[in-house]
Amino acid sequence: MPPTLGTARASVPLPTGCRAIAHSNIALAKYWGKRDRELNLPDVPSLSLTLAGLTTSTWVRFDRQLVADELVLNGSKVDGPAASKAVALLERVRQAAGINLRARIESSNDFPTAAGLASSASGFAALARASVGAAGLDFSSRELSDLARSASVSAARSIFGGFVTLEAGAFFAEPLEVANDAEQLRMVIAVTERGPKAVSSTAGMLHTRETSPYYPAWRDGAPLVHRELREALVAGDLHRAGAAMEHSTLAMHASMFAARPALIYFNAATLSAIQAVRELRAAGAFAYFTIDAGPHVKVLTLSEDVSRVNERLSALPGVIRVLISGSGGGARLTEDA
Ligand code: 2P0
Repeated sequence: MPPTLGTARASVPLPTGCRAIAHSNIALAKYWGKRDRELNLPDVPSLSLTLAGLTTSTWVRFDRQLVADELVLNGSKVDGPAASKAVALLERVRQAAGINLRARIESSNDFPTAAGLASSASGFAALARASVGAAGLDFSSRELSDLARSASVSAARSIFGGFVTLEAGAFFAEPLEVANDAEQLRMVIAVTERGPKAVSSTAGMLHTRETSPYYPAWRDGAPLVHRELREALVAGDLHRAGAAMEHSTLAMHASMFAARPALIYFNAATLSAIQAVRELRAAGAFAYFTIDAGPHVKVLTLSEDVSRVNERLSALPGVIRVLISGSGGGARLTEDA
């Protein structure tokens, strides 16, 4: 059942504006495919790590002077699908608060936007937190996660910090307690392309579900991989977790490769980085790769192996830069309004 929004009504005058930050998250067990397009519910369970190093900061103000909602992203006005999703999210907040004011949103990322680094996850999580605050509402984490998920499924996970799980068909995500050893995990991200991706995640997963004969195999196998990963993280069996993550990644991309026409997010540097990770592992480093709806390669490693992984990835032709991050906290309001 979805949580009921609107139980907490605005009883005080609206604040002048609210700012929230949220971090991106990288799925170790991937979400790819919608069970219900209208409600935006995931077809498979996913499990992610929220990353301190990739942050969206979003400011929202409801304003009597405005005739329409306005979205400014990284300094530029935005229309199209991202703006429509933001307006739909604001609509839910307005209904819950019993207000009819339009809002101005100003959002910025400290990492590449719409390029396969999960900017919609941090973006809609920050928007959910800031807009609920700006409307004078007090939502639980579950209600915030549900609100963020209605705009972008992966955003449900960025409401929480650390490891986070989202079940198939679920309305909200939940934090996952893992073994102490898992707290030492880091992500080293090889950025292999500039600029936004050609096919959005939403369009890509709808296309895969509609045309790929491998989609049913992906969907049916995903719960087993999710369970294996979850058990491995809870038990502190990090090699098993890494292996499950690579399998989830490759099974998801295999479903895309078999779509008609094929959906290929990889570039040449993606393959070079996969090869480098396999070689690092053979040489004794803890390193496992994952790849989302973009060509970048994210490497799960341990704090003691970070510099070795960083050096190897940085030296690869086609790697533009390397980002390093540990686990981050959940979406939160900041003082700076
Ligand atoms: C994930 N991705 O689990 C997967 C892995 C990309 C590949 O969640 O349509 O932006 O807004 O619900 O959440 C990206 O998809 O898609 C994504 P919508 P979303 O992180």
